[in-house]
Amino acid sequence: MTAPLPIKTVATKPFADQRPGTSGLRKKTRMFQQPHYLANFVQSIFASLEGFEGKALVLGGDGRFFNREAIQIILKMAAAAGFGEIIVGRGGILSTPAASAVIRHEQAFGGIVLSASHNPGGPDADFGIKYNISNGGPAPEKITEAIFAHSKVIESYRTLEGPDVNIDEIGHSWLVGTKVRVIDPVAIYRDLMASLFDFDAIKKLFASGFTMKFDAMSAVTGPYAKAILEGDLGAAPGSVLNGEPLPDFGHHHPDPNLVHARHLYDLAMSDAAPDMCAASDGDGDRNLVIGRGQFVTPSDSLAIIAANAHLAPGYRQGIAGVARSMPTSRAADRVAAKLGVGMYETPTGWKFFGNLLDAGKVTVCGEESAGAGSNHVREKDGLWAILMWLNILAARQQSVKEIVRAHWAEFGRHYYSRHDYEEVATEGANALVAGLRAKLTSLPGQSFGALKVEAADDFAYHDPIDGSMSKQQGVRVLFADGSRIVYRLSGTGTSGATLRVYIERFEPDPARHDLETQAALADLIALAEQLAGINQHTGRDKPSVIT
Ligand code: VG1
Ligand code: CO
Repeated sequence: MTAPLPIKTVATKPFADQRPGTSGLRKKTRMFQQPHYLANFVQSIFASLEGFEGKALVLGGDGRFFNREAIQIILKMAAAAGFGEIIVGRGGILSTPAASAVIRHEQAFGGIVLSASHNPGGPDADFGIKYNISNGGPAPEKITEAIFAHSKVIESYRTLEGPDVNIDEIGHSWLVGTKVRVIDPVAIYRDLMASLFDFDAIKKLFASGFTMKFDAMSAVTGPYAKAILEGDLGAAPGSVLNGEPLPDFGHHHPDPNLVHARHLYDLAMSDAAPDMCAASDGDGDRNLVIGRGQFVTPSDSLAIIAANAHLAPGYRQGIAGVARSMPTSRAADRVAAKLGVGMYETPTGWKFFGNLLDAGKVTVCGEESAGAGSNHVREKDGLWAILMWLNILAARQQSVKEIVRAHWAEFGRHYYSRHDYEEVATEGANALVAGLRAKLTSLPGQSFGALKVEAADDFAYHDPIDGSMSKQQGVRVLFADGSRIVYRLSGTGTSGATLRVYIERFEPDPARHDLETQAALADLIALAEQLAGINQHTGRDKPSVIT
């Protein structure tokens, strides 16, 4: 008698809410824990792909609550689907940029990344999943829409009967005909960083007494940061804070912004400040950089990285171009213009950078939401940005503050802030955006005090590489003096709607580079309320988060 075939087909029914957002599918963890919910989405991913039989899939997550269970479900389904090999980070762990690096290094067909990024983790918090393609980057909209379409009609999925796979030991095992290879989650990423940056110069910097605090926020980057910063580069033991990844991130919100990483800001502004404070988020793709007495906005960080990347060995040839998401400040545009390289403005979310990077049009990319990265992977990369800063500091032998001030003196300063209104009622948020859209044609030419509207539109992106079109990516109001107000709704939240208002003003005069940011933007902030009726539509009289 032959053994019964271990592959089984499980009948299921569609869930109506599996449309991927800015970065994959993010929902409450309990939603993912209900029977079939995760499996339906995973089967919908496989149904949207062609030609993966016998090829490799990379699998890992940020270690949040439900990560291990989800890994087991996906391992069995990927084996049943016919992948030849599944490459898993030990313990089911891979930071998002490390997953991207592994996909590229192993020439895998693609990867599945489990994370809800900077959202909190735990049974009452958030979970997420996304698919990355063979270039290591998030699947483009064509694929995410196909996944969603399949999730609406799914009737069954395929999996394997059998015990769980051991994912805690480096080595390999077999799931029927599929090899499961467990790898060190840090090694490939660490080698990649060593190939890009001048580790000797950074080592000397630390040896000369440079001090740093990096807060891993009890999230995925702890082991990476300890190995690279304290291990390879000789930062003092204890430079990495909260370096043990915890399934609930120690009950914190692993978002390295001025609210959730306030303690770092306070430390950097205090007498006890180290030379540099830094942090990353839940899945390791965001970064925060604060010098002693000098906060660096993510938009400025992108511009400064673009202007100085040639100081790092991996970028010695110079950069081919720069891309930023539309709401990100235009500080980087000035650098690209000066360097005489291309500048691209894309919708929010890293998936829009992939084509430009693949085509060699750009080398560095960034977003105002604490994201920066380059063509070394196809995700934003928190530790990469921090190592880039360390390399620049070592090469220029100046402080963060001196570098930022010199940059503003040369290029002018873009005062910039984002105001978030989190978890507001969806109807009100939609009405607010509809109201703005209705005003777009009448706004140009109108003046509000000293601010004259030059143009207003709902940002649409025409991908220059594949010709695809993405519409309604954010309402922009552009003023004659170069200021901007941008409104858009978040695509990563898991309850209600989140309104993001992005405010920017350019100040060329170095004598006026010392204003407090909110004060410098006060007129625009008031006008943002007046144009959109934020209070009327959301019931809020102030933002929940200001970054
Ligand atoms: C937010 C940010 C966006 C970023 C995305 C994923 O999206 O604004 O810039 O790419 O999060 O980042 P949204 O749609 O909520 O504005 V991560 O670190 O959460 O993967
Ligand atoms: Co993230």
